[in-house]
Amino acid sequence: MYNRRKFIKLSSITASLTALSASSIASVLKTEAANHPIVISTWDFGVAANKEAWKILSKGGRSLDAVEAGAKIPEADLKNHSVGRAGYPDRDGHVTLDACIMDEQGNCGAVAGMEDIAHPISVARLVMEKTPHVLLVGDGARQFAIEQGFKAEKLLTPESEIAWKKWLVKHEYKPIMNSENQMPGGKYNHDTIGMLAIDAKGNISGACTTSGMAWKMHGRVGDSPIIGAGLYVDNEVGGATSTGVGEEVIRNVGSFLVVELMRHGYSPQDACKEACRRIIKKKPDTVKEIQVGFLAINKKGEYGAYALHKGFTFAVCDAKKQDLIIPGKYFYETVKD
Ligand code: SD4
Repeated sequence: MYNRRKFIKLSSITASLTALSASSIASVLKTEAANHPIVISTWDFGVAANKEAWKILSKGGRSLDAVEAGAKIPEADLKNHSVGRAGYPDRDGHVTLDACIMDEQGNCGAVAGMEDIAHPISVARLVMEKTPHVLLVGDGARQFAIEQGFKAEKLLTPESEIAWKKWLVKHEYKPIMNSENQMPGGKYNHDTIGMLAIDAKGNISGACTTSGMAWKMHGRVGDSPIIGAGLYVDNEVGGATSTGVGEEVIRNVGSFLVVELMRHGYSPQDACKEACRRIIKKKPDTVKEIQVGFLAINKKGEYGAYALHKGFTFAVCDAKKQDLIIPGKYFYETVKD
């Protein structure tokens, strides 16, 4: 028999159960509802690139156009010495650029070790759209770019030349990871921009562009222009990109791995973490000295990142906020930014 007290107790339990199920349903719906358009990029300098991409995404434009436009911002930035025009040269003084791009249909294009052309991401797109190939390298990439109307110009800026000559004073002609990446004054020069965007139609594209490691061996190519290593997109699942010491990313086909892990149910952050863990497992000593970071987004617009070391950041831009910077999670406290 109900008394008043029991009734109140029962009603309050029922009320909380109702509230709980309502909120659970809401949260399920929220999780299910895709967050797009959205664009995410590696490092703090991703903010400016994202904003450019947002101009296209916010008007209903295609994610492929957005990532190309966004990637061109750091490529043109004369203060950015790790991407595009003002990138630091290799140890012989050549500025050699790497980039790749991938669209929602699995089309992709790339250039590697290309000299004299300021926007490798746009050349990569033309390799994808105008040739039956995926990757053009060195002189061939340069020649193709010129045929497509790009201007050949000297990319080594006076500032980059000074930094290179300073490095030459104590140079070591062996590929030491990360020391190649270390700038005069002990600061690390980062890094590649990897961008992933989902447009209003829910289509995913990605772009990745870099001058690679400063003072690299002439001819050295990292992960950034390698589809599956520096970038991978599968429109059914999501996309991933990487930054840091490309050799370790290539060895583990990092971005492809991250996308495949998401396909099997990993969250973007957990997929990035697992990709880092594989690198650590194979090279437990080397990883203490080098940085690698992964960034990923899934079809729902959920994103996440993970790095070997503290210091990796990424930028997020969507309808709510256009200049968000988020520190990536990491395995080691040592800062390798
Ligand atoms: C590379 N991942 O060439 C690129 C550049 C970079 O630290 O991020 N360097 O390996």
